[in-house]
Amino acid sequence: MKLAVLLSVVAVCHTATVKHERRFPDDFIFGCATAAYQVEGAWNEDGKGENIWDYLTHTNPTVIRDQSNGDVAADSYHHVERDVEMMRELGLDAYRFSLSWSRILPTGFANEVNQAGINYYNNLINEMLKYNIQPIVTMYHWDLPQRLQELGGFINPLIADWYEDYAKVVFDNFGDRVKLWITFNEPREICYEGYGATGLAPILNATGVGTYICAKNLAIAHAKAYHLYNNEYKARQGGECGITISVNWFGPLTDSEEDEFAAELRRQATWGLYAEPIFSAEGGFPKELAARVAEKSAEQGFPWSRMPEFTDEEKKFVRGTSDFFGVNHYTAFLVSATKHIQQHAVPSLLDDIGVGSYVPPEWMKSASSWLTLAPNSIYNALTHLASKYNNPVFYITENGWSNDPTASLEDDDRVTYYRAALESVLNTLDAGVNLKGYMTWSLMDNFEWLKGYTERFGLYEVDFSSPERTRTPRKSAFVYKEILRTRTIDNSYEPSSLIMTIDEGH
Ligand code: GBH
Repeated sequence: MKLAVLLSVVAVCHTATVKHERRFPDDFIFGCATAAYQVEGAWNEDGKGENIWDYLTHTNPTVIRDQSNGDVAADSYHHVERDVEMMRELGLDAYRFSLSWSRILPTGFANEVNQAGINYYNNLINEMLKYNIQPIVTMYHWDLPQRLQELGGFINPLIADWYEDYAKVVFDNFGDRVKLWITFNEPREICYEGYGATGLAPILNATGVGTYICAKNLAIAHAKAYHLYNNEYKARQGGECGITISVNWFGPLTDSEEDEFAAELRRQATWGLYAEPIFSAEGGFPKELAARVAEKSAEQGFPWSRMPEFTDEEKKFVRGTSDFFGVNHYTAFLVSATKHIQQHAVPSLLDDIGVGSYVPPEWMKSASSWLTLAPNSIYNALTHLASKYNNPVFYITENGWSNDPTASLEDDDRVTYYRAALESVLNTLDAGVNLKGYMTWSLMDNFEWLKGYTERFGLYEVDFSSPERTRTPRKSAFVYKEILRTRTIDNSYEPSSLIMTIDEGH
């Protein structure tokens, strides 16, 4: 295998003591990311319909840590120029944002298109293009129209048709200028945290059942949008259509066979469930996981496996439906077959796999309980995916670090994280992985879902107490800018002040 050869070459180079300056290729795309509900605000302005996050935060505010919501958020709906100005300050090649389905189709259905919503995204895209900043558009980042949730959301197989109708409106309106489409952001978070647990809206908590049904329906919905684009738009519009999956690294705690299998099961349950139907040659759900869930279901008295199957026709329809593999990567966990095992609800996905997970105390901690700085985890995740799925084109569509709202603008922990992450990106490129771009999460502070405004991910701080939602660059913004400008990582670089300007040509 070509990749295996390249990997061993890299291993040899790493043992050499010669230090050479490593550069990011000139055509490597650097950007930042956000998502509609987390930044836009204007939750009920100009005809926008209600979505599941409006509904959850308004009817059940105590599930949000600070009882806040995204009604105003960073108010990006009213700050197109300032948002694009920040991209210019940083010198970004690209900006990844998401479309709010219910801002475009207030009821969720395509019978009524909200022109004001279309105008907002047109303004944003056109303002970016003026400065050569490429739009990377996520069509769905968790804000399902509430009416569709009432009809079952991703548990109803009709979601695939509703989503295809929405996709058509989106391609028709923006496809002349948008050349990189991401159908869904993080199916695991939609299906597991939203339907199989209580981590995200609609907090359905249908443990052991909701996740698997959602995973299948979402795969079909994704494939319908992909085929629509491929058959009816691609020749004319010339863009690419893919999906973004959250792929944190899960390695074995020890090199025992049991721990290796435990890690593999954990990978299958965490991202294989969403990647395998699309990126594997055979299609369908991951085999060892499917066998385990079928076995557990039988033991538990279910007349069928809680994990649905794809028919041969469905497998064929879904596999190969992504022009690239979008990866959101933050951290890593070590997995054990025997240690650190916790009790979980029966049935549930975590009970199905029954493995333990561990985070070494020496990995630097963020403000988010799930997020530490794990060594070289981008390299571990991407080289694994590349050899598993025949080295597709990859984009890292999110990577980032959280700190406390009261932390200083001198966010040295975030600087440390980004430098380490980008070193790992360089290792990944050296290994021959077909990685084309990297986006930080996030351009600016925003509504961090159930954590409200208590965890901050922005290169720019947002003052949520000011009516203008003033944006101020943190130290990490200057460091990122310098990396983009020089295409290298200089660990000794210190910004001379925290005063931001726009460089010539941006
Ligand atoms: C991404 O999810 C999302 O795409 C983005 O919207 C989000 O803001 C960003 O990362 C940072 O979280 O509340 O402790 O139960 C990454 C996966 C999903 C991990 C939500 C944390 C909640 C854990 N994240 N999950 S917790």
